[in-house]
Amino acid sequence: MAVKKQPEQKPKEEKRASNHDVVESISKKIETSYGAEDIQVLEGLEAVRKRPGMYVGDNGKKGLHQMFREVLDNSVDEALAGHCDKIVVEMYKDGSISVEDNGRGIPVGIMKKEKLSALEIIMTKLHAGGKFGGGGYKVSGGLHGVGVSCTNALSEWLTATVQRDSGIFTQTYKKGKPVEPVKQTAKSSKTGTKIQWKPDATILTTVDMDRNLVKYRLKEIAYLNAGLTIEFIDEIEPEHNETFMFKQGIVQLVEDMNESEDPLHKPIYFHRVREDMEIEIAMQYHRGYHTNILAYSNNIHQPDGGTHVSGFGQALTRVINQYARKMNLIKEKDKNFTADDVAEGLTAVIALKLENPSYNSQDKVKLVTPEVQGATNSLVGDGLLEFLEENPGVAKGIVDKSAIAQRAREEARKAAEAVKRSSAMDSFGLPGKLTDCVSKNPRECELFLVEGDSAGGSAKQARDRMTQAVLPLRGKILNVERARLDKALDNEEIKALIAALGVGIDVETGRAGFGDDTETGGKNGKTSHFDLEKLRYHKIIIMTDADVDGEHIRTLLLTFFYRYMKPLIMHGHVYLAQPPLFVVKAGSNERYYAATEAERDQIVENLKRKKFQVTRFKGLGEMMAEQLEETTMSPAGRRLVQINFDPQIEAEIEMMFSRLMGDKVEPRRLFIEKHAKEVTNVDWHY
Ligand code: 0RA
Repeated sequence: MAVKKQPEQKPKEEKRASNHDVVESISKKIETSYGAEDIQVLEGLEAVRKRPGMYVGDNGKKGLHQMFREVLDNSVDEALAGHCDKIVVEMYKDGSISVEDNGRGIPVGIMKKEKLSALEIIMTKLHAGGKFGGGGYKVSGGLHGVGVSCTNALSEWLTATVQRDSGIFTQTYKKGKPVEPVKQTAKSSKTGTKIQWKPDATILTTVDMDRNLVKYRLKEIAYLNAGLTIEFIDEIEPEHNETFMFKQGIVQLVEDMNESEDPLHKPIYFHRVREDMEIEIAMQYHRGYHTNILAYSNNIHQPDGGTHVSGFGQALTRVINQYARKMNLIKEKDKNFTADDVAEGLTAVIALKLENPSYNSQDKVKLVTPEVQGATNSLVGDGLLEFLEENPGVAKGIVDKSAIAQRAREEARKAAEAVKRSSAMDSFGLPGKLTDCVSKNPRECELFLVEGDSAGGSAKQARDRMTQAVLPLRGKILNVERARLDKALDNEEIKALIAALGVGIDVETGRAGFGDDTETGGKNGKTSHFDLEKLRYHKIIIMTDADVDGEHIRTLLLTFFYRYMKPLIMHGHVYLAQPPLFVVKAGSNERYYAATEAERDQIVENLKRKKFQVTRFKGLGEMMAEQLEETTMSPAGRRLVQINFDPQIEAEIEMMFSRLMGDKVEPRRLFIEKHAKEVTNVDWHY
């Protein structure tokens, strides 16, 4: 049996030297004219090839895409600085990709100290990027900011073509090393930079760029930079060709996120330019329940929010309460709305550009810059009150929505409490339908969620009673994307699930997610917090039939986990079992299992002249316990797919959930599974 392991990821703590100071000193000097001698040189590229994980995250898909982001970010910085309005990204038949902009062009002049072209220095020395803004804020995006030289180091070849100083200049590199000096090939009256590279397959485990991910990033950048045109050209799959340009920027993004919703009003837009930062906020309430707040700083998404989001949440809560009281829409004795109440049915995008943002970690998932909180708070505070006063009809709609949310949350709290005391639970508070395992050590315990009593019966026989528990779920689980939490908690299957897992449910911040520091979004003294420590099984394995119904249940369960027990997914506790579809029997005791028709055909082909017999499994319920055990449940022979999300693509997931999803289950399923990562893959050969 061959066990295929995922390549180990480099631990995140391995930090690189910060290029922060370098960026700053360059940015201060190059306000108006740029001299080649300003670029500083720090390190060689050998280190990048030796330990790619330290520079671009890993040597797989993530790293490959980071190489792209490093190049793209340079062009976006040029646009941020106001020097470029068009970026073209192209993917070629030979596996190379290019990013071209119509900015000022990378300087090509000879630098005094190194006696080399600035272009060569930028492309071949780590941290030698010339990142700065001109005129406005000295803003620079970039996730890691390790620079284009890392992309160069990890490329089989890279060609830089620059138009400036009345000429076209070019230089090609192999594995980061220049093939010849920078040379002028023609005259030109234009300016701009084109970088084309082919990722090095001897270093990277995959060189296959995911078009959807590339396009998603381009679209995101276009939304965040109103007026910037980004063209995507795909030589291999021209049906992907697309140009993104949003005159209205994030206002358009909010409208698009609410595409399948019923909005209460036109998006509200707040914009403030200060010396040290620019804040843009677009928001729109809709008649649904779901809250979707996307936060960005310098074009990077913060899935965990931070000071910009909490400042926004504070202002929203304060102003809506203030307005509601003033208009006598909440009475004196009534409680204030919480941040979660006022955020229900809200779609918002917060986008900041600031000079020296600080984050809680290297992956920039949470902004911690303190000044930002007061700045967003005051911008929204001033603007929103004015809006409400000028639009009393809309204002009433928003206050009514908050009041409904407040009542529903109260109900949900009661319902969550009631789950614990429900008659369907035994004296230990566990659901009657649960067949628990003997071990009480969560680390080794697994919970199989199976569809229906018949499959439940087989699973009970096939399990290892020491560590494997079985919870059969009957009927369709409620579609929690559309349902309010108090309704979801009325559902017997959901109650049993919550009780079995032991972690509780996120009643308070499951949806709004303004973060811990939102003054009025109090959880104080409230019941039913989510507590991952109390998780009774470290592996929660969804085991459904490989048919349409099974897929439906699986999607509903994943949606439930994603909405109300998100940490379970984020910490990798949720898995999909992969029961086989076919068994191929040959000889007297050779058995091969296949999950797909293609696998079955492959097995049959390998058997060549042997006699064989193929059987298709109709459902888990009709598999023999022994077969179910060896193919699907026993760690020795099963395949599991772990559900986990990369924070970088969380914006995409949010967008997919809120825009495309709703009742449309199919695209959601495909999406979730596209991002599911296979962790354990054992061949089914016995
Ligand atoms: C350093 C200095 C200047 C521009 C750039 C770098 C630059 C880099 C990239 C990378 C992709 N596109 C780019 N566009 C510009 C300023 C040059 C001047 O002052 O003219």
